[in-house]
Amino acid sequence: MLDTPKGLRLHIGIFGRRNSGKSTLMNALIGQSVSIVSDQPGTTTDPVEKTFELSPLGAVVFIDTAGLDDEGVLGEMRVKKTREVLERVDLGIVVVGAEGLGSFETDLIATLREKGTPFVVVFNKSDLVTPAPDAVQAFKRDGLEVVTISAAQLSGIGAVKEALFRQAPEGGIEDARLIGDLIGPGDMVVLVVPIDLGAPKGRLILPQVQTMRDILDSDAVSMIVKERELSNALEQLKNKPKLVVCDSQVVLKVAADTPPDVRMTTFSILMSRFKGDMLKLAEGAGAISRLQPGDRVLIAETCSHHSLADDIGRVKIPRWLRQFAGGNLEVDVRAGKDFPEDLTPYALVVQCGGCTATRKQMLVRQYRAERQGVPMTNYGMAISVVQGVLDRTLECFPAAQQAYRRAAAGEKA
Ligand SMILES: Nc1nc2c(ncn2[C@@H]2O[C@H](COP(=O)(O)OP(=O)(O)O)[C@@H](O)[C@H]2O)c(=O)[nH]1
Ligand code: SF4
Ligand SMILES: [Mg+2]
Repeated sequence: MLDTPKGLRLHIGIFGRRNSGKSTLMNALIGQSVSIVSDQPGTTTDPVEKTFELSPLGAVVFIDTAGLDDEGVLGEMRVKKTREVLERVDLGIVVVGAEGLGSFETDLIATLREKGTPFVVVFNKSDLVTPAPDAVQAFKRDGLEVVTISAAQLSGIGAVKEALFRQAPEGGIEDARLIGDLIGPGDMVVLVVPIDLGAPKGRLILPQVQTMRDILDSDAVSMIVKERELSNALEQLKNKPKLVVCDSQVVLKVAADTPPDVRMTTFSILMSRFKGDMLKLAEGAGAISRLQPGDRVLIAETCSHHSLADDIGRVKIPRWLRQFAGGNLEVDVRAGKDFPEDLTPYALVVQCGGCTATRKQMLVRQYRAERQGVPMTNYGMAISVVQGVLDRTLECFPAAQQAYRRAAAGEKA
């Protein structure tokens, strides 16, 4: 965290009237008391800045400002400082207190919109007052992000974080590696690409192409074979390859054909780190071994593609999971943007690779599952589990392998 130059961190400003609960909210978000909370209006004079690791956004700077409605000479200075903060933040939180919405908040929202700064409207003190439903509806109709919370009682804080992730500029999310950090110059990587009926005609799919590009960027060498040619290709190589990467659909054969001292993984496991939080997905995969007949499972796809006869998400994975659980599972499929708010009915969420989604969108989904305590994994990992090879395919990622083992054994992280 300390390595991130301060200028590159996402700056999140907390704005609102005096006493609306800005400092309380910042403390709740951070989980420690760094800002002075008091019921004396105007205690926060200078903006308080706090750098904080807000997974999955990475290092962020929260700026707790003074109330923008301050009076008097001292108040004027505070207002000026707060206005300066308004100029430079990447993301805003507008806190509405017990007094409810007024012209103050409407002006603030108009200013943020004018600047093109994304923001979240937080109705605080829900333990004392209920926000006017009309106002909330009107905001939502306008496409604004609205969350009702009680900062003092720590309720709704997770929802504020999720809303912040959704609103965060794409560039504010920490980048992740695909394969480059696993290999060095001159290393050989064997890529196993099945060319079956499901393979697109005349081309390769994006994860495969991206992996090849990353191998080139690393000055490493790659060799591409179909699964049937793998054994032969490995025999012909003078030295053992550094890594074998295969499509999930042939993972069983490739695991068998790759010597135990050669590391192997799948394209979708590489993508799970590139597009999401691999550690949590591996942990979520551990829940597969605890599935019981009668459990509900959500299959989530980020695009609504035309479903094939032997569709991986709609047909194959549900079938394998049922076999694994030893009985029937209730399987719901949600496609496109339709990802349920409430995931608690589910024993497991299995997300597709999300080739049409951004890293941010995938992380937001993962965060929703995490804060509701619902295990979430992805297609690639689920396939490796049901084929009995996830431990092997995670061997390049010891932390994820450990997380999977612990979760499969029923231990809490
Ligand atoms: N009942 C209730 N009181 C709150 C809540 N959030 C903050 N407060 C109280 O409101 C007062 C002002 O909070 P503070 O965070 O200092 O407001 P700020 O001026 O906007 O920074 C304090 O007494 C807080 O304890 C809440 O959700 N419910
Ligand atoms: S991985 Fe997800 S987003 Fe990509 S084609 Fe499959 S269902 Fe669609
Ligand atoms: Mg304050």
